[in-house]
Order: sequence, then C-alpha cells, then structure tokens
Amino acid sequence: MATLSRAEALKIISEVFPHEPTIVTLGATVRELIATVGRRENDFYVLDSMGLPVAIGLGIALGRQENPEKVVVIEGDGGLLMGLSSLTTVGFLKPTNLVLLILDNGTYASTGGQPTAATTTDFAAVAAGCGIHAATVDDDAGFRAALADAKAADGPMLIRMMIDQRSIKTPYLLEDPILLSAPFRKLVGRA
Ligand SMILES: Cc1ncc(C[n+]2csc(CCOP(=O)(O)OP(=O)(O)O)c2C)c(N)n1
Ligand SMILES: [Mg+2]
Repeated sequence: MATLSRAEALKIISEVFPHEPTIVTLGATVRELIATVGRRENDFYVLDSMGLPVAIGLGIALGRQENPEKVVVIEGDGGLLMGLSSLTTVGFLKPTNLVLLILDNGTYASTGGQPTAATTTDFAAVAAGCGIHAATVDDDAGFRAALADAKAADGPMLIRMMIDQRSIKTPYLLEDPILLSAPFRKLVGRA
C-alpha cells in the first residue's frame, strides 16, 4: 500500500539525485517539484508534451555516455502509458546512465483523478520484458533502497514508485517554455 505523497516522493528523489540532469514530466508534478524543492538548473520541465519524457531522457543519456553522472526521468503512470513504446528502445540501446522513475498514483491526477490502466499493468514486468532492470516500491525505505540501486546500476533501471493520491495546491506555471528551459540547456550543453 502506498504511503508517500507525490511531493514526498519528489523530495526523496531530489535528495538522492541533487545535481543530475532530470527530465520532469508535466502537470502537477512539475509544480509540486518547484513548490517543494525549488527551481534547479538541472531540471527540464517537459510541461504539456505528455508521453515524451522517457524518449527525451533516452536521447540526453545517449549524448552523455562518457559522463558517469546519471540522467534521471521523472514520469507519471499516465504519461508512461502514453509513451510506453519508448521502453522498448531503452531496452534495445541500454544506456548505462539512464534512470526511469515512475510516480504511480493509478490516476490522471493532474486532470481530475480519472483511473489509468496502470492499475492493471505491471510496469516493472513490462520494463523487464524490454530488457530493463526494474523494481516496484511503495514506502520510504523501499524508495531510498531502490534509488541507491539505480544510482549504482550499470545499465538502465526503472523504478515504479507507488504513491498515494494526495496533491498540494500550486500556482500554474505560465512562463515561456523556451526561457524556462534555458538553464537546463546551458547545463547539458557544457557537460
Ligand atoms: C497529449 C496530451 N493529452 C492530455 C494532456 C492533459 N494532461 C495533462 S497532465 C495529465 C495527467 C497525467 O497523468 P500522470 O502522468 O499519471 O500524472 P499525475 O497527474 O497522476 O501525477 C493529462 C491527461 C496532455 N498534456 N497532453
Ligand atoms: Mg498518475
């Protein structure tokens, strides 16, 4: 049973991966990350391009193969379902520096809590079937242990992090996406 909220999960992720290039999905997850952790130059906010974070993370990871730092993707269950086919390419190309973190609340929480097919889909089994090392975790200790594994892993890893339905109220992010992504582009451009 999930015991952590999305904001609590995001805080733990930011503690384990404070400086790594991080592709952050859309909707409330972006706003909660900014509200709980603040803006970081290593975060790329995907905003409304639902389903693309894994593909974006894969491209960035492939471009940094000689850099030991991990590239982290934070995706929701609904977003992963939309971009599920990207997992086959991750398993095919196996970038050693890619970490996929799926915050699974079983719903499209950002748009009203409609249930997703994640409730009947075993993401860890799907990832394993694609050739990606994977784990499912549902509490603080499990999150931290799996994140430590992913940080040390010699290959791509997917962690399905079961979270509860709690959301925090946050203001909309209405800035120009080009300007918003400038610090991240500068960071990966020089690394
Ligand atoms: C192509 C597309 N369809 C729909 C949306 C609207 N939308 C924004 S966030 C979201 C839900 C995302 O669900 P999930 O990835 O599970 O994240 P959660 O909100 O549950 O944290 C939807 C449907 C969108 N941005 N793009
Ligand atoms: Mg969700």
